[in-house]
Amino acid sequence: MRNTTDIHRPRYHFLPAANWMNDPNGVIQWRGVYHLFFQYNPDGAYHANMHWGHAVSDDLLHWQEQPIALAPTPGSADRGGIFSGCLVDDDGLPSALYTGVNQDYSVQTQCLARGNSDLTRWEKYAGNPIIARMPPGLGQARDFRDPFVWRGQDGWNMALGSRIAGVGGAVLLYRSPDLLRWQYIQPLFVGDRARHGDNFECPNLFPLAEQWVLMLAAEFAGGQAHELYFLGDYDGQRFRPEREGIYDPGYSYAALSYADERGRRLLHSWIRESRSVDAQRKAGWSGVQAIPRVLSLDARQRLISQPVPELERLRRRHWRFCSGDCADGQLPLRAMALDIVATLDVQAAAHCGIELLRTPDGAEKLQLCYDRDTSVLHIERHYRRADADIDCASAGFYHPLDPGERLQLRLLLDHSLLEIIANSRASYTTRFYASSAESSGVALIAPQALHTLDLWEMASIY
Ligand code: DQQ
Repeated sequence: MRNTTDIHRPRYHFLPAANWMNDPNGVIQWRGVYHLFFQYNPDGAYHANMHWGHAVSDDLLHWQEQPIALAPTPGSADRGGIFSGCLVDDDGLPSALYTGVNQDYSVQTQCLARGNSDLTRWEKYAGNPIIARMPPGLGQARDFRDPFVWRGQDGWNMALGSRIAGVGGAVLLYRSPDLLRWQYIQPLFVGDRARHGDNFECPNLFPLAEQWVLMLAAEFAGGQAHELYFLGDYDGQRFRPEREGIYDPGYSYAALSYADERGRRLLHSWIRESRSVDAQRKAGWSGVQAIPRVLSLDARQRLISQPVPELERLRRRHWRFCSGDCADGQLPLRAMALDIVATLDVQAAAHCGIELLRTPDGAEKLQLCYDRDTSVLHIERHYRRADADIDCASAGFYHPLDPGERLQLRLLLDHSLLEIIANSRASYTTRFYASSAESSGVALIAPQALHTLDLWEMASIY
């Protein structure tokens, strides 16, 4: 049952009524309707017993939860869980490719299921698994998952997340004439362990304008994990990166992309929690889907990621402030669900920014502050009282501006989450669990840097 008094529960981002959700899976627009499948544990707000949950939407905003799409089958290749994967259109036959795991996840195999016309009923292929074991020579026997499949001139292609022991993460390329018989080709891309971590999950490979984009979720030693992107060239066998970056150094992970019927390259991502496993169980829910993004490249071939324009339909009450307004920095509004567009003149102050979820005395706040000299956007989470269950570590990311460029922040604030998009080309997602509804103020740091500021209160999708 959805708890509507929980001030941490997002109101315009999708999450199931209760329980655990993580990666988006099998996102597709099928006969006009957007379908989102997702890693889901029907037993509670913790990661175990993975199923594919399912939700549908006409507008990428309002999602209706559907019955569970895929559940583990005892005694089969997916007896321990249905891990991540994708969905393709096999000449009119909806086909889900996913990783089936055993109870301790030590055996990871690739499986297939076929859906009915509205994707609500799924039948697993009797010959599962379609890929029973990993290719030799990886020096490890466990990490081999998250099929991403696309149709090419030479048949079906599959990219799988894996790793080569002692070398780093690897994306493995397979090919098939029919989605059933798969042949291993070679590693499509092997990372550099120091820069890209030890293991790759949830790979995506797709064309964008004149480039190829490889996105993947990278696990680093010590438990860190980040979504990475690479722009480069793909010759049908191997991907060669020309530039790269961390897509989101914050709490967004396991992204999945697809082209919708309008040809837009959309990206869905899981937003993780930043509080303890106990606190998540107590809340009864865990994990949120980011607002889908439209990907493109700018004139300098940088990756641009913008919330779908459909989001603007949820905008309600509007406030606008311009240069010279709010000299004391305090804004006359209180809200926990906002869409904000702030344009700041960094030449006017060495440090400038905005504070959200702020108590009237400023003791508690989520602070974004841009340091002009270092070009770092700092993110600080100040809580009234320290709570061992909540991560309050400071963070920041390097965000150099072009000559004469203003800092533009698009901020999607939704109770305990904030999606930050800086000049459309840098993303950072953070979490902040306010102590009470009092933490709902907005203030400016260095109001003299204000150029324009638009804020819209957002309607709930529930
Ligand atoms: N989540 C799934 C895996 C994937 C990981 C399990 C990434 O398939 O590698 O829930 O978050």
